[in-house]
Amino acid sequence: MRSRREGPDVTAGAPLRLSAATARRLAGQVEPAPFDPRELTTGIVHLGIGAFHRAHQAVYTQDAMAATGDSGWGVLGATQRSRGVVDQLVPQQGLYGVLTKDAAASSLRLVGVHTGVAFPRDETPRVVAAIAAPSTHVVTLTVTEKGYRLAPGGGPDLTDPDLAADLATLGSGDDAPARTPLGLLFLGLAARHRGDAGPLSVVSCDNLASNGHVLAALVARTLDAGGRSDLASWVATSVTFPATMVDRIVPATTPEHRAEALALLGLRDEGLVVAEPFGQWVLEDAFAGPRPVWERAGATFTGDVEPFERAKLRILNAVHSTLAYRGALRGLTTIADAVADPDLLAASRALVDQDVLPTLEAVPGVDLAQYRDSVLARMANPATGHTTVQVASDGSVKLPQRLLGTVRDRLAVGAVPHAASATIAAWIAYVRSVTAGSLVLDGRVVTLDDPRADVLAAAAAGPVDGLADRFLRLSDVFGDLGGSRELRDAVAAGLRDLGVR
Ligand code: CS2
Repeated sequence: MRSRREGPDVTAGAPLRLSAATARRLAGQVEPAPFDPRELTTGIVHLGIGAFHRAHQAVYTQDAMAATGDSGWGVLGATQRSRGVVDQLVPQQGLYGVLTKDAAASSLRLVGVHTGVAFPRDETPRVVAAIAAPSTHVVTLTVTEKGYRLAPGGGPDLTDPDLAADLATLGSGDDAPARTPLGLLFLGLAARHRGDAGPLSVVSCDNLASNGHVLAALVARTLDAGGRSDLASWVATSVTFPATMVDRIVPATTPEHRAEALALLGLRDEGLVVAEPFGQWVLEDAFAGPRPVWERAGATFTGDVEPFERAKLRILNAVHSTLAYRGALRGLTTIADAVADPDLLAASRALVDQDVLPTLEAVPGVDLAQYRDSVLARMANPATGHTTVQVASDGSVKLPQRLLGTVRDRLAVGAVPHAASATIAAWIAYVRSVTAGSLVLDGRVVTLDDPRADVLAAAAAGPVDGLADRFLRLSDVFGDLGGSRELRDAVAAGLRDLGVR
């Protein structure tokens, strides 16, 4: 690592921006990108080009292309609700840095795999054309839990106005911009079918239980409901949805991270992302056609991803949420501070040992107790600055994926999941505190970031008496679990333990 003192002199004037041209003059300590992204062929369309994708799948793709010399896996990235990433990456010809940080050191490498970045509100036809191009073989998604518009039970939420609008566009054939990632995918699939461009693999890289199978079912059911069973039958024969487990802790990029990268790079990088050193990608070996040789970059292909995915969601992500809510309630800003708190560490271990491990089947080659410890050690990494508030976002769509399966499995064998209920209680207490405007972290009043913020605020308001019940009756979140008296009592006990009044 290059220390800041040895870095290039950036005080003389405004630093130049990272671009294909300026990257040629890089100092030795920064790992350069092996390709000029403009020379790659687009083989992948990625929906949801946020920081996670850029620090995870994009890095694997670059390494796979570098290992094989195959330049056919450039990525066209589609943003979600804002054009922010277009402004970050397009002026840099797709190049950006990944700043990897742990307690001992930081390092910076450049990634350049994106052949373009499109903002669907203005550029739906461009994304659709790329999905339909014969040179494209893979669509990957990181659109977060809420991006799937899932109804409880796993089907599509057809009452969602944006999804309904996208289905209407698909039916009418007009060229209104897609409003949801699924809508964009449907338009792309329809165009690929029309153009007879061959099979396609659609790879969910989100933290959804059984992500591939859920997405396959979601697509089939939505297309049927939208009167497009012709397209659904083509999808059934020509498109596969490999399941995946993705893992890398990627905090939001801060001004401090940008300053650190500037000192290392000597160039301003608006597209910078930050990550821990660890990364893991397990994919189901079920691709419909060609794909990058991601195993050359360290990915694992297997016949059955589910045990990996379930262990990761139920251990890592559930512990993350536990630390996020309980940590924030204690005034702790970062996940590393939260895991350093002995009570919260004990709560995290109790969750895994008492409630999660009994629900997990063996994972080939993985000692789950060691996995738990390695996850806790990664979360203790103080260098990333990963915040409790970032992980605390979107609880109403995250908890069903990472925690409620555990709760359901424990109740099914007659066990009361006290530790998991304590995490539900911590979420409720967090929502109550935040919606009352009384949670302040780092001098800032925390606001509720959740697609169901209004319903949650209504459930959180009012007397503590009945608070657990008002939440558990939100069937969009808890499904049929709301009817469990054991769960309600355990959550109410958790609220009392947290001193909620
Ligand atoms: C986190 C995840 O923000 C969150 O909800 O739990 O993003 C987590 O960092 C990743 O899944 C790690 O792979």
